[in-house]
Amino acid sequence: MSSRSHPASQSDTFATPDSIDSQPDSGLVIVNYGKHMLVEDASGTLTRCVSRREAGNPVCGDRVRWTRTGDAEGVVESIEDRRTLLQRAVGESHYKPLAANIDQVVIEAATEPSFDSFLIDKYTVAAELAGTTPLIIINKEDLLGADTRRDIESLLQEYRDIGYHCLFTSALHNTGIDAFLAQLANKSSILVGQSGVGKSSLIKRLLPDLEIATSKLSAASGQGKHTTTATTLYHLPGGGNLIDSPGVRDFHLGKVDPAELGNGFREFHAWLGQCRFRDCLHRSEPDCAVLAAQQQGHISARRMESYRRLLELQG
Ligand SMILES: Nc1nc2c(ncn2[C@@H]2O[C@H](COP(=O)(O)OP(=O)(O)OP(=O)(O)O)[C@@H](O)[C@H]2O)c(=O)[nH]1
Ligand SMILES: [Mg+2]
Ligand SMILES: [Zn+2]
Repeated sequence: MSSRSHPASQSDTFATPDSIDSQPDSGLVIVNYGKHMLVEDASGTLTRCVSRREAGNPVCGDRVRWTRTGDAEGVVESIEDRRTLLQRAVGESHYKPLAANIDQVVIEAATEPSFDSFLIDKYTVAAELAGTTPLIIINKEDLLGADTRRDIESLLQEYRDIGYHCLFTSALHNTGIDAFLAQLANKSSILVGQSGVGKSSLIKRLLPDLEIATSKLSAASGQGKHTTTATTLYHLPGGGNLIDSPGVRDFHLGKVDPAELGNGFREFHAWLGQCRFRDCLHRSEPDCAVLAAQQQGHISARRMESYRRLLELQG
């Protein structure tokens, strides 16, 4: 804020010998390769940047202030306040930030290689705790027989009852893509899910100009062919962004304060605070409003079980 109100004094501050244009510009981090990142300016031009140590660690989706230091090079001076931050646990107590300023976490699942409803629950909890909204996509609908489809439909009804949107797609047969695009419009979304469910295949359907976008990334980064090993932001043709993240074998929520975990279950919200004990963890405590709600059919028994499993993982 203060940097914007005192532009004159600021250009003095940043007048280092290697800076050509000392006025920090605002930009969007498209991809962070580790040592350097690509920052997009308002005109859509990508500049290869490093980050000042004081700036912290910018991640994909961060809005930053940066200074040009060369023709195609710059330095990130600071990260603007993050609306949301999605993180992944690595080991016991370490977190890896995945992306910033996300509105929606698109959780993709499919029966091939395997269908895992607990994994979907873990992602919905992570999305909620990060202040974002989940969207559930069942891809490879072309592989579903009538019985399997019915089973999945009844599972999805549980999520729909919570208020989550759920869609079927087939990247192979190009079905459900328009409905999916409509859910992505004018939002910042990240696509997550088990390796092999078809994230890259769906991205190709959603982004007709994907090859053009990736060759632009390769040219700006100067490090050869762009691969999806780095979390990358793409602009959608109809407005909004979609972030592609590399596939993971499993997703760990990491340490969550047990008292906070219930907040990750949106269907608990109406009952939280109504239990007899203020520190109730909704396991088997007397006069637990959440357990009572489940017994009355307001909360699914399967989701309650996922809650218990996650609580146990907290040790
Ligand atoms: N039958 C069918 N196969 C699909 C569909 N979408 C993707 N596949 C196949 O599933 C396999 C994995 O697809 P990818 O798009 O590479 O999966 P991914 O989620 O990006 O995997 P990672 O990059 O490892 O995380 C490929 O062989 C695809 O051809 C679909 O809708 N139907
Ligand atoms: Mg992929
Ligand atoms: Zn309770």
